Formats: sequence, C-alpha cells, structure tokens
Amino acid sequence: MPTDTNNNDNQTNKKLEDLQQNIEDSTGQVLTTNQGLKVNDDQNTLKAGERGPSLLEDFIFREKMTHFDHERIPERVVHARGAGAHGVFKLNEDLSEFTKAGFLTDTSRETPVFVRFSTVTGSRGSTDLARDARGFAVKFYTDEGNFDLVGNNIPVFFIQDSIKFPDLVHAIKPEQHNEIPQAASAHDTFWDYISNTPESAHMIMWIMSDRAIPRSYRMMEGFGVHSFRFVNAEGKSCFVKFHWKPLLGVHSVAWDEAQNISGKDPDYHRRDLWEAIESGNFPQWDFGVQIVPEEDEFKYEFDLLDATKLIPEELVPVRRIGTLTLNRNPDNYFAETEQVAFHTGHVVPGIDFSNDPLLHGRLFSYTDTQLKRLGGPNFHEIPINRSVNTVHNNQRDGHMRMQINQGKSAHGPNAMKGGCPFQAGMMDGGFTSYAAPVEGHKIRGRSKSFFDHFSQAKLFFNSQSEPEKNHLTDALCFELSKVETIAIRERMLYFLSQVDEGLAGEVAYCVGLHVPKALKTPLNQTKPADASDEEYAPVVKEGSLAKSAALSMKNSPTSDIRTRKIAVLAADGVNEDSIQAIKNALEAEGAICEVIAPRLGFIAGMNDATIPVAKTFMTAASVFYDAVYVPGGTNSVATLEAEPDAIHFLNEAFKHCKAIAFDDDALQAIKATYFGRKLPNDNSNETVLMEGIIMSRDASTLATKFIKAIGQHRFWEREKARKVPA
Ligand code: HDE
Repeated sequence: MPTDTNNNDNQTNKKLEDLQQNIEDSTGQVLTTNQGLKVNDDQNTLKAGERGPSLLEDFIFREKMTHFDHERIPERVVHARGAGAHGVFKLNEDLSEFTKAGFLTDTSRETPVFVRFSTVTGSRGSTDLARDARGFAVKFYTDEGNFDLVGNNIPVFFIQDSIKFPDLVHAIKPEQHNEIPQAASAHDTFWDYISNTPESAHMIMWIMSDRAIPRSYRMMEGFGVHSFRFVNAEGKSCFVKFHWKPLLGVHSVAWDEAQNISGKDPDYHRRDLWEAIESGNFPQWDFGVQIVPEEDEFKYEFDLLDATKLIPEELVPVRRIGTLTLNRNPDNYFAETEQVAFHTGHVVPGIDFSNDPLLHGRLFSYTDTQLKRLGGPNFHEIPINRSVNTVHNNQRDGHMRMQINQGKSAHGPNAMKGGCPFQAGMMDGGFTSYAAPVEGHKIRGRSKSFFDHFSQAKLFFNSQSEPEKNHLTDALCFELSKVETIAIRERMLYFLSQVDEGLAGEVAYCVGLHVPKALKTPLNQTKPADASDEEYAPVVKEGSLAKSAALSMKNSPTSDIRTRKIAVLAADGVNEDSIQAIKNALEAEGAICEVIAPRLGFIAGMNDATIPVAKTFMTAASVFYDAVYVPGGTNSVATLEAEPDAIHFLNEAFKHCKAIAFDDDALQAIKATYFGRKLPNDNSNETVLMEGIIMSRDASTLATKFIKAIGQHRFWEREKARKVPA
C-alpha cells in the first residue's frame, strides 16, 4: 500500500493539470484560423465587388464553414441524452481484504472522477423527464489506470443475454416507420417485445415505478448491476455488486408533473445538477459494496450471474466504504460530457469480471461503439478519456493521433529499446485475469438457474408502499392504454398476472379487458427454435424474502431539505417580515427560496421594503418547486386571489402532493383554490390543516412544521382524493 500521501496528492494534481492542458482561454486573445493566422474580418466573405459574387478563394470562410459542417458526431445509440460533472472519490474503509485495487485500499487517497448521468431511450435533445432508466456512469482516474463503473439507477436489467440487446433497443426506440414516439416506452413495439420476454418482468416493475422519474440526478441510487469480481493481493477472489447511495435520499416526481416539466423545461435534470454544483451544493453519494464469498456462489435462490436479479440487502448488507462528491461542472459540454467514452472493460488490478453473459456482451460493445462515435481508435487521447497513469505501448497511428512516439521501433519483444515498454508482471502492479474455473461443452443456451423470472418481480412489487404500488399500477395503465394492438395488451395482462393478480386486475379494468387465463402461444417467444416450450418454461420459485425494505423509496431519509426549492408567491403589498422570517429559517436548512410575482423587477412590501422577484407566473410553474409558501399582506393576498395563474400554481402543487404553507392572513387566497374550499372555516387553533398544508400566525411554529413537511418530500395520501382540477 502506498504510504507517501503528500507525494501521492502531488502526483495526482500534477496529472490532473496534464489532463487539462488542452483548455483554451480566449480572454485578451486575437481571433485566428486553425492554422494560427490572425483574422481581420470574421463577418464578411471575400467578394468580387461589394455586390458581387463570393470568391472560392476565401480560405478563411471555407475553413470556418467546413468545421461547422462537421460539428456533429453520431450520438450514442442508447444513453444519448446526458449531463456530466467532475468530482472526487474518497475512500473511508480499506478493502484490501477483498481487492488489491489501490483506490479501494488506500484511505489517504482521493481519486478524481468524471460522472455522466443519462436517459437511455431518447435522442440527444429529448426531455430529461422521460419515464426511463437513468445511466450512472463513473470514470475513476486511478493511478493504476481508468476504472469505469458504467451503471444505471436501477439494479437489474431487461434481459439476461447480450445478444438480445439490439432487439430490446429497437423495440423501445421510436417505431421505424414514423419515428414516433420520442423518449417513451408507451407504444406497441416496446410492449410487444416485453410481452414476449418474461425475463424482463423484474425490470418492468422498476421501470414502471417512480424510480424511472427521479426528482433529480442528485437523488438517485446507482448500481453496477452485474456481479463483478474482486481479487486481493493473495489472488483470492469474491463476487461484488456496486452501489451508490445518495446522501439527499431517493426521491421522485409525480408522473403528471414529469410530463409537465418535459414541456416547460426539458433540461430540468441537467439544469438542476449544474445549478447545484455552481452554487456549491455539491451532490454526494456513498459508495457501497455487497460482497459474496466465492464459496457462497450457489447459496441463493437466484443466480449471481443473472442481471435480472438483485441481491436483497437483507441477505447481503451494503457496506458503505467511500464517498463520491461532484464539485466541478465541465468547461465544455461537447469536449467532456459528449466525448467521454465509458467501457465496462476499463478495469484495474483487483477488479475483474464474473461470467454474467450480459456483461460479456458489453465488454465487446463499448469499444466498438466508441470507434463509430468518436471516429477511430485514438479516443483514449481525448483529454476527458486520458488515463492519469502515463500510457506506453506499441499501438500506433490511426485517425487523429495526438501522441508523438519517438524513436525507430514500435514492436515488442525488442532488444533495440532494451525491451521497453516492458511487461509489468504482477509485482509491478500489472493486470492478471483471475483464473476462474471453466468447464462444460460449447453451448448456445442458458442455465436453468436463470429461468425464475417472476419471484423478484413479486418481491419488488410487494416491497412497495401503498402509494408506490398505485403509481406503478397507474404507469402500467398509462403505457398499455397507449398500446394500440389489443393482443399485446392481453398478453401483457397475462404477464402481469404472473407477478400479481390484483395488479393485473386493476390494469385490465383500466384498459377495458379481462386478464386471460391462458395464452394461445407461450409467454417466452424468444426461446431458441430447437428448444421445447417446456424446456424454456419460466421456473417459479418462492423467494426467501416476502419484502425488502431497501426497495421502497418510502424508507429513504426524510429530514434533509438542502437544495429543495421553495416558491414564495407574492405581489405588491406583501408582508415583507413574513417573507424574511420564512426565508431565514429555510435557508438556514440549506433550502432555496424564490419569490414569484406577477412581474419581474421588484415588488413593494407593505412597509415599503423592495423585494426582488426571481420569476413571474408566466415563467415559473409549481412543477419546478418542492413546496410553496404564501405570505400575508392584504393587497398581495387580494392580487393572488384574483390571479388565475397563482391559483393554478397552488392547485397544481396540491395535486402533486407538495407541502404548502401560508400566513393565516393569506387564507383568503388559499380559499380560492380547489383544496382551500375543503379546509375548515375556523382554523384559528390549527397549524396543520391537512397533511402537508400548514398555516400559522407564529412565524417560528410555521417554519418548524414547514421544514419537517418539506423533508417528507410528498404527501401521496392526498391522491386518494384524485379529482383535482389543476
Ligand atoms: Fe450500455 N451501452 N449496454 N448498459 N450503457 C452504452 O456505449 C450495451 C447496459 C450504460 O454516459 C453504449 O458509449 C450493451 C446495462 C450506460 O456514456 C453501448 C448492453 C447497463 C451507458 C452500450 C448494455 C448499461 C451505456 C452506447 C447489453 C447498466 C452510457 C454509447 C449487453 C449496468 C454511458 C456508449 C455514458 C451506453 C451497450 C446494457 C449502462 C452501445 C450491448 C445492463 C450508463 O456501447
């Protein structure tokens, strides 16, 4: 283990500086062509006379336009839409018992990282709020080379074998004849594929849950999904699953809200991440590992190699061993977030692969996709992809080669350069593949231990709270209502009945069908042509757990309101003291208050204070805020009461189950809302009038209750009274 901490830090800083060497700063600089020629006129093409034709000779124009014409590179086939940030990983617990990876054994080390979050299905310009899995890809720039943990915010996947991936992606992407719908799974081809693919049952439960519509990238879990291997210095191996646990808890928006945000601010998640980092509210996650000793490989009722299964935390607890902090926004989206190239095969000594067949396909796909996307084999030389450990090998040439290899020879073994670069050998920290035992015949098939497709889907569904189950049911109703082919809906109903009959019944009611008792063709239409139906029939096992608490977002921490955004609705004549008191209390907890008024600039307080306005009712919407506050002040309250957009704002916040607080003399405005009409007339003794609806004359009581309510995130029980006209 390295002991010289200072030396280490200096080396890392130095290496990071090297990484940044391509940064351009044009401050005080003269405009030039790409050849460094100073340019006098960048606004007019060269012409034969003032009103004459442009001249082919104009090399300055041609260079500029040619570069522009080639600005676009192919977007990622999946995960095209993303946002990235730089940060640092700090290890808190030495894992040398399990792995020899330096960044996981030396607690004095801080490892620089770049993280890219993404949606999977949509194109680069699509909305952040699509119902979708989110990518959570982390590049660790370790001293032993780059380690990429290319994960998702969902711990399982749709399919078990990578050969199925192109079909899955074709099915979920817009349909081929008309390229509709964008960034949405609610269409025939997706559900046709799923209804024939029972192994997707578990993932379908996750993707229909609120996990697929996060409140923020900062409030999502992350998972490596596959079982990987750790290998320690003695060469002993164990299985490991990787986890990211957000310190702000796991939270989601409502589906109606997601659709609203998609129209009003498709950059919502990207903006949220950017603003949090700019304002110094650095997002943080704990890094966790679930470790399974080699000898426990066959201990569980699921196969560790099956990516449609998770290891319940009740069976193998997640050890939190380090913290990831994102503390710097990229300087340039394209150079960094677009050009970053992740690969599951970027590992370091001490981390190796299990035989998960989905992982193995990925080990091929990621380099292949970068060759197409980034145009050649030298993408590792792009600054964001460079290893902080210097690179020495005999690979040469290719498109856009940056490195200048000196000397005569590019071969090994050689004597001309004294054998350099020489093979490291284990003592020098070289990578050696773990000698995992292999046996059996060559076979195109799958292990029977992969055929239980429904028990973890059941486990997930049963572990959800009542509101979460309702949301999941509603999501399925929404998606299958958009499916036009009745036969697909019917197959899906049968599919769902294998997870939960109540769930299938509710969805059937919603789509106006009955749950079929049997199917004419088997559920698994993707079995090999020469295998019998029985051979590929899903195996139903009873899991050892009925519920797992970690699977419900309800069990996420609820006391932290840092970075939560609170809308303060106000107009001229507002009680400035009431704004100030709540602002002080909320900001002390790390929340952000924004005054929203009928016009920009300033509004006048009832005691003549001038209060800056952040947004107007035209540019703001309740869906951008976590909670709403209405201060008192007779004129302000009267204006809000008469302002349909203000009333809509409150109604919508109520509909999306958010905390709403108000001064008791703002009651008149609240009474103009849908929910206000239901409030008791005499509220004089109450502070909490309804779950999450708080009123008080006393600023300090109000603030305390409001803070607690915001921390709870949402009051989903309100949805029982569904008919809200917002
Ligand atoms: Fe990916 N995936 N994937 N994937 N994936 C890509 O690589 C692929 C899978 C994930 O922000 C592509 O650079 C195959 C699982 C993330 O740049 C491509 C299979 C998980 C990202 C590719 C999978 C992921 C990608 C497209 C099945 C969660 C975005 C562009 C065998 C553990 C990384 C690219 C970023 C991107 C292939 C399944 C996560 C085509 C073949 C499971 C987070 O190479």
